[in-house]
Amino acid sequence: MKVLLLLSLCVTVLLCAKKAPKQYCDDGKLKAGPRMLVTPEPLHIVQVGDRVKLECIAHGYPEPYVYWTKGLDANGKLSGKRHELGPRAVGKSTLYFEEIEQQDIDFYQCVAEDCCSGKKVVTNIEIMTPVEADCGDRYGENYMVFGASWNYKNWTMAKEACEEEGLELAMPMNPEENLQLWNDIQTSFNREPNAKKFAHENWIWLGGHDLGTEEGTWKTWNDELLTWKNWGKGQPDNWTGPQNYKAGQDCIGMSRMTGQWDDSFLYHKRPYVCRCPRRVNKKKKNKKQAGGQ
Ligand SMILES: [Ca+2]
Ligand SMILES: [Ca+2]
Repeated sequence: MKVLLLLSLCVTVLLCAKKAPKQYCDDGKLKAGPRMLVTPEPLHIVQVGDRVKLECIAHGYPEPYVYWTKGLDANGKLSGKRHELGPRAVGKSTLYFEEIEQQDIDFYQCVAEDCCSGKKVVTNIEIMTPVEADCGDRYGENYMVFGASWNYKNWTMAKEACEEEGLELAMPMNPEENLQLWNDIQTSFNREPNAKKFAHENWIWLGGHDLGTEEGTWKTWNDELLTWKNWGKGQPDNWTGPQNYKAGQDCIGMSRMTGQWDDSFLYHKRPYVCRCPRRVNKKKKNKKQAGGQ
């Protein structure tokens, strides 16, 4: 990985000894917990190959260590134990990519940590390539094409995001479409730079729901009744969860691993799949263009 962690070591001596009085350092100065002075913007949209430089400067007394972590923890959380990059510097640390690579597209965290007490302040930063439904897969004339978007959105926001692109939140209506959609998800996961950030995420939003209708009457986003379904074992269960969410589970997610469905809480933020425009017959299109000249 071409990550050069430029560590600008501030010429600051750590004056606090562990045996110092609680409120003061050895030099009589009042202790102050770490705080960030300079942090990068929380979201950096880049292209693979771009030069990226992210700087964090923190202050405190004694001067805090500053370092970077990469990725989500094992539970997919931004907080918690994550992969730490390079050595710790004092006061300032710069995360630098001469040419950012696909594997560098990830979640990062800048951490300023007090030397002695372990007090921390953290800033979350996401590096991503532009998110758009990957409609590049082609399955032949008049077949539907699905595109997965590797970005966190709740079900409602996912539906709107597809619509903003002139697409619709995808919902397979038969086994062939379901298999095709699942294949598209797998293909997209293996080649889309943003996708690897979601390796922990097993669920992808589809367009089916039983919102505002009789419980268990499953429809597409535009109220077309689902006559074929592909539920996983024990689903749908309209679970209310440990929080006793009374509305239950009303929106359909697909398992990235199995292609089967679960009814799920609409507020979960997940990747999603749009239904893309049908394939255009290039020969016909070219012929038409030629005829128009
Ligand atoms: Ca329900
Ligand atoms: Ca469920």
